[in-house]
Amino acid sequence: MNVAQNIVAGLDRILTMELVRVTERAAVAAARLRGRGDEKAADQAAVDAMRQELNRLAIKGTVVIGEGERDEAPMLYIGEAVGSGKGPAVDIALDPLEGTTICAKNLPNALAVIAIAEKGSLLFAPDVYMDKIAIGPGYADGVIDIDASPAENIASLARAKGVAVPNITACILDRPRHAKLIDAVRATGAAIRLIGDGDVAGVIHTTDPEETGIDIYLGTGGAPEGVLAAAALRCTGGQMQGRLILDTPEKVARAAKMGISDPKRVYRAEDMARGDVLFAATGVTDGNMLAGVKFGRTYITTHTIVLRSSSRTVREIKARHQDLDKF
Ligand code: VTB
Repeated sequence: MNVAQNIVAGLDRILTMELVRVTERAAVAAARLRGRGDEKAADQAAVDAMRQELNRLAIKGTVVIGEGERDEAPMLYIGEAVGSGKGPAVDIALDPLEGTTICAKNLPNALAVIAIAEKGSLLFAPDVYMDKIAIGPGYADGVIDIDASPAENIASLARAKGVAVPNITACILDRPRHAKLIDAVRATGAAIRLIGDGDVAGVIHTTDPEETGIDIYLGTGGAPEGVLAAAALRCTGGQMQGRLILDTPEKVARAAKMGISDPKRVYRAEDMARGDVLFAATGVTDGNMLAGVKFGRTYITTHTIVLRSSSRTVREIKARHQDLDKF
């Protein structure tokens, strides 16, 4: 197959497989520091490892969702050029360790995550909160609406799924700011899975309710994590809506600087991540969808999900790494 055939739609599909190494490597680095109570060390290890592997990819990449602004993050900062520089110009959203606290406590669902899209097609989101709602694939448009009440959304989803409301499970970040939301969902009779951190995983879990037990994601979390989750949903199918929470003039101004002129805009997954998108996540700790890294005596195993929007292929890659020196 020649190069032209490879790039049938959007990004070179070879990149899909290449991405796996990037999250695998970050996940192994973070997992070595799992359960040590040191969030910063685990995050730093993941960042260093991801950056090294990313710089081997044949891309001219720009980090658009990363570790922070240039002055606050020495590596993988927003605007940093990554990749070998020889290859297509792409935008990159990444979180080398999504769920630093989860990793430090060795609790479920910490991930190493990356998304790649054609240049200019990922939402340039400021690091503010985003109100999010998401469901998995197979539902007609309009089943959820970020402006409807939690009770309405849950009733509508139950109807569309053909089950009674108590058979619906919502995933919500366990935060005091969600007290009202949690009460409203409980009042419907639906179940809630409260998570300590990691709402990228929370949103992705809606795409496979049979495996994860989660039907809908609700609540506010980081906007950068919202874009990452949207990238995954573009590939798996599913619906997501997000609205930035720009509740001070300072935040409105910051967003405006990043090109956001309508502070109240509702973004669907396809507005946050447009065009051809690739997404990879490797489990750091054991989770509902992905196993965490396992350190054996002679090999290390990793479990990765890798997705591409133009083909909608969902690949799971379990790797046995026998050359331990490469990490
Ligand atoms: C979420 C979650 C992250 O931040 O976006 C959350 O995905 C939201 O912020 O893992 P608060 O912690 O302030 O509620 C994390 O928990 C940590 O980055």
